[in-house]
Amino acid sequence: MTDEAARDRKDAQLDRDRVADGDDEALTTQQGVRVDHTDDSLKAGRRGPTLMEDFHVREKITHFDHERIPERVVHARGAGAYGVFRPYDDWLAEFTAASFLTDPAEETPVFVRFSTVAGSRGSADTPRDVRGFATKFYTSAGNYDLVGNNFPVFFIQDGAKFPDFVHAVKPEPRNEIPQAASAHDTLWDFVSLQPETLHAIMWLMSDRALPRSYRMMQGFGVHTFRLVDAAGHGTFVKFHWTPALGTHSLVWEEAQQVSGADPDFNRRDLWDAIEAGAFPEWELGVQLVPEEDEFAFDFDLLDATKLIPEEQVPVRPVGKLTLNRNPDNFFAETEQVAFHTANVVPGIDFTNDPLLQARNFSYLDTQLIRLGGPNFAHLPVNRPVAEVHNDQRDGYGQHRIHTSATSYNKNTISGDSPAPGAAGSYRHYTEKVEGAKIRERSESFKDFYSQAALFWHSMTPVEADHIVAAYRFELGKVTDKDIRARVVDQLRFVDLELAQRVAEGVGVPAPVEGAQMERRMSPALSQLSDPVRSVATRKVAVLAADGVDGTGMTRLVADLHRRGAVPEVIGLVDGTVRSESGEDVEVDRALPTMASVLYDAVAVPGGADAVAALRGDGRALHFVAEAFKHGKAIAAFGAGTELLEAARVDPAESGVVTAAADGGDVPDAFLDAFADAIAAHRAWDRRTDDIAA
Ligand code: HDD
Repeated sequence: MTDEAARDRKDAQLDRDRVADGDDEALTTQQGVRVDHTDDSLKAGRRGPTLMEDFHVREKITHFDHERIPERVVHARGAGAYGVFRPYDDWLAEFTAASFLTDPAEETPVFVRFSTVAGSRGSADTPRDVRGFATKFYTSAGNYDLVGNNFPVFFIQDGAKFPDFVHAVKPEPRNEIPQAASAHDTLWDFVSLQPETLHAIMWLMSDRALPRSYRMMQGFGVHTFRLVDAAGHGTFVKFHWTPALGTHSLVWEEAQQVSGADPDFNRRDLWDAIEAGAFPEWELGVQLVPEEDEFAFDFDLLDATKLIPEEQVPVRPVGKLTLNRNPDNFFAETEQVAFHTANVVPGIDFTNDPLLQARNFSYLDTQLIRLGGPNFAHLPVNRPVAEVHNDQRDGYGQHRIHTSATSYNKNTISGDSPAPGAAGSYRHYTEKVEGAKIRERSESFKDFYSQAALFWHSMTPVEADHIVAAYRFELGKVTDKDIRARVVDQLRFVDLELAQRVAEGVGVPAPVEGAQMERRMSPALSQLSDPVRSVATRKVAVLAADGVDGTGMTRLVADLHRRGAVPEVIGLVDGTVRSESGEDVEVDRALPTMASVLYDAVAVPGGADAVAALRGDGRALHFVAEAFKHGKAIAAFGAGTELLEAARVDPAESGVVTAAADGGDVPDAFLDAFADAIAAHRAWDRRTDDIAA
């Protein structure tokens, strides 16, 4: 619990369950009996067999044997945090009875869990994958869960295909290879046979699948939901989360290296930012569509493989989400949190999107096996702050001691309490539905290509290049050439040039004829069309060795701190470096323990002896060259520029900032230019093809 964070209602509620093992506690059994010795079993003789009556060791081992629960069947790996949501004003009250979205005086506690999808719980944070963005709002009217992703579209249209899709993307059944990767035969076999996947696959091949940070990615509710006002009138809605720090990605080569250098990269980033008080923020926005416009689009609003272009229906801001508190215990909170798309509150309802309808079944069902029974809502992280009264009783893990004489409705014995129908009760939206019972896809779902093409044509050239490279990488890992050819054949319907470029990279015949798709654009789909620039929380490696220009380095580090960046001095070894003028400067990290891929930028201060030492160290040279290759901001002053030269970093390239000056003379313009380069995230136009790093 950070001092800055206000004690919201959820935080206060959790006090009941927090167990603080203080400084001076006696070790006990689960029964509270004090244990005198925990290193040896109770034995018949010093060298004899262990006795059954050793209740302490039996309990200790038995509990350990039962520590694991099944990991989530998808989204197994994640990281969570608490926070608050507050609407800016009440404009949305015209459309919804949900006061947590409309009353600026109401601050709603939340728990958010971010995740990857395909990898196991122990996999790495940075594979090419969708990211989950699930928010539990502990509203005064009950829990509302917005269980979204960082893509606005999904891979399939009907939940009936979800087990097929997940089986295809997960590691292959014979050998459980590959872990947390989509680049294998079964996924692409599935994709090649299922053109509805194409749009979401384009997103998966884009940089969206490689977020630099959970704090730097968008979130989407994906489905069209329904807002319902107090009079029962409905409006279609799509939910959007927009990160205050902008949407930024890693480059693919870097992402792969991060998986080894720090498999917890995104998890650690979220944790560290919150611990440092740099609370991540997102704006909640909505796209609203009046019910009478249900059929006004050239796609079906119920089709989760489609988005509503923002240029067509603008995203209107609703309020701000701030994450301000790390969990106390990963298992108790992040692992046991149970999201469910059907956790809705008055003012929010579903639509007939067949993917959403299936989800409304699946999430409750999965918690029963994952959390071991029907009482998972009693777990501290899942408990609403709204009062809970009902006649549901017993079951595994029942935590409540119901004192009522009755557990049925209606009753006279308990004064007919709890009774349904109180003010503020949830009422399902009244929708007229009729039709023949039918197992068929609606014709209105059958355009698989227009929006995939919209996405492709909305990319900047850099983003488009990355998509082509991603397709080449992924299909290049597919062993069956027929599958490669089928995927390329599908791409013809998006764009002939795209199909040809991919074909060329993966050794299958390039198609000569494409489909005539209308060339439309939606600039909002590009991450690079209007990026948010910010230095805040960016990690900067400052390379130093004995003989460093201490004055210049201190000035640079102080300037980065002042701008909200996170500089770290990296020495050849841990401890301190001695500056030119003889002062000892603390080293934050030792070079052998770190890698350039864990930083957003690199700076090399002057000092002839320091730079000579760095030049003589292959790791230092590699560090700089690799950062350069990944488009990162690079700065050097004084003799530091010689390290760039030795690493074949061209100072004339974009995002490389140098100054001749040393010490106190490091110019402001240099510091400003370095900050600008960091804020730009990456120098995408930099030429690095011949860099070997
Ligand atoms: Fe799902 C977990 C997001 C379709 C079935 N899903 C899960 C999580 C997220 C999503 C973020 C992790 C929640 C957490 O952190 O605990 N899922 C989505 C989105 C979808 C989607 C945005 C499409 C728009 N999911 C989807 C379908 C089904 C499921 C169609 C089944 C028919 N999802 C599940 C699940 C999981 C899950 C099996 C695994 C663990 C859990 O629910 O709690 O029920």
